[in-house]
Amino acid sequence: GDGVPAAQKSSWTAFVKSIASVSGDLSSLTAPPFILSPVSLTEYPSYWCEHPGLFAKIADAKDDESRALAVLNWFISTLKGQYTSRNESMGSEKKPLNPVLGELFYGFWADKDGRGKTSLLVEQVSHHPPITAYVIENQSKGLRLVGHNAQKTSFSAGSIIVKQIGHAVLTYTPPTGTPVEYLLTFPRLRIDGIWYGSPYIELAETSYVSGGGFVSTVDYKGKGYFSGKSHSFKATVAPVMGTGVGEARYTIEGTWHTTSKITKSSGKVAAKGDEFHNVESGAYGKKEEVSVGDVATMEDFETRKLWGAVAKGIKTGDFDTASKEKSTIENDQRQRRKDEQAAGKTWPLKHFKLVENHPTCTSSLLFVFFVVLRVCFVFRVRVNASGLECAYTRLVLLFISRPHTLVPVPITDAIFLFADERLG
Ligand code: 0T9
Repeated sequence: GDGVPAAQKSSWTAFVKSIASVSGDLSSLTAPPFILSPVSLTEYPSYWCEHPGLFAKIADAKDDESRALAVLNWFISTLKGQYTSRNESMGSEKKPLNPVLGELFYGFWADKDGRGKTSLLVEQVSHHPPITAYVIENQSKGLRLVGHNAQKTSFSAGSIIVKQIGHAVLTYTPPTGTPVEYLLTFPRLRIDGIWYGSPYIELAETSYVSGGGFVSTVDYKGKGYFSGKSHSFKATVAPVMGTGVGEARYTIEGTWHTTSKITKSSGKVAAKGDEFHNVESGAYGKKEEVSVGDVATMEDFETRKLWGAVAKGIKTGDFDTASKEKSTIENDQRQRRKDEQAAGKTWPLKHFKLVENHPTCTSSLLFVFFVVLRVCFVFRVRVNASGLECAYTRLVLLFISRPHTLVPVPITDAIFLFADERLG
C-alpha cells in the first residue's frame, strides 16, 4: 500500500494478518517500525483538556440547560484531538506505546484569563488488558473529571473495530449547593485504511452525556450518511425530567473535526442557525498541549522518563535502539511480576483503587428503579422528584457504558497534592 515503506511491506502484511486473527487486545502485537508512535497511551487523557477555557466555561453556565450545552460543547471540541491528532502530527493513526502497570503521567494547564489552573493525573491500572485511569481537575472552578478507558478490538471487512470500555464522570461542585454529575460514555471506533498502511479513525454508533437534568445523545456517522461527509455527527439535548421529558430541545449537526450548528431549537439558550462549535476559530482555534515537568526530575515510572530512550529511537529512525530499550522495559516488567507472584504480592497502585462491583451498578432495586425511569423517559411521562435524576444518571451506566467488574476510583479526594508538589 501507499503508506508502507518498501522495506516494511511484508512485515506490514504479516502484521495485518495477525490483527485479523487476534481478537480483543492488539496492544501486545509487534508492529513494523513505520506505524509506531513515540507516545504512550497514558498521555491520551490529556486530549480531554486541550481547550482548558471551554472546560472551565462549564462552571460559568447560569442554569442547568446552558450547562448541559456547555458540557456537550466541551465534549465535542475534544474529539478532533482525541481521534485525528496523530494523523495531523504523524501522517496517519499510529500504534501507541503500550503502558506498563503503574505507569504515571502528570501535567497541567496554567491559569490564564481567569479560567483557573487545570491539573491532570494518569495511572495505568492494568497492563493486560490495558486500562488507563485519570483525573482532571480545575479546583478553582469546582470541576473534576474522573475516568478510565479500555478497548476491545475486532477485525471486520478490512477495518479494526474498537469498542471502548469504560466511562468518565464529570462532577461540577458549585460554590454553594449540591454537586452535579455528568456521565460520559465513549463512541465506537472504526480504523480504516489498514491495507494501505495509512490508518485513520472514523467514529460510529452513539455516545451519551447524561446529567444535570439533561441527556445528550451523540450519533456518529461517516461518509455517505447525514451530510455525506466523514466525521459527521448529530446530537440532541433532551430533558430527563419535567416538561418535555425525552423530547429533543436542541439538535446539533455538523462534523466534529470542523464546525457544527444548531439545526433545531425549542429552548432559550441557543436558536436554530446558531454556530455550536468551531474548532477553527476563536477560543477553539488553538489547542493547548498539556505542560509536563522536567524529565530530569521525574520518577522512573513516569511516562516520558520510562519511555524516553524508546521514543527517541522511534523519532530518529533508530529502531534497533528503540526495540532494544523496549525489551529492557518489558523484561523488567516480567521480572517484577515473577517476583510479586513469588512473594504473594501485587503491584500497589499509587492513586487508584480497583473497586469490585461498583456500587452504582449492583443493586437490583436500583435497577428496577432505573427501568421505571427509563420507561418514563421514553414515553415522556413527567416525573418531578429531586434526586431521581441523579440516580438516573448513575444508572445509565448499567445500560450504556457496560461497566466491568473492576472500576478504578481515586484513593483520595486530595489526589493532586502529590502531583502538584511534583510539578511545582
Ligand atoms: C482513549 C483514543 C483511544 C484511547 C485509543 C485503538 C487505539 C488505542 C486506544 C481509544 C482516547 O480517549 C481516544 C484514540 C485512539 C485509540 C487508538 C487508535 C489505535 O490504533 C489504537 C490501537 C490499539 C492500535 O494501535 C491498533 C494498531 C495500529 C496498527 C493501527 C494504527
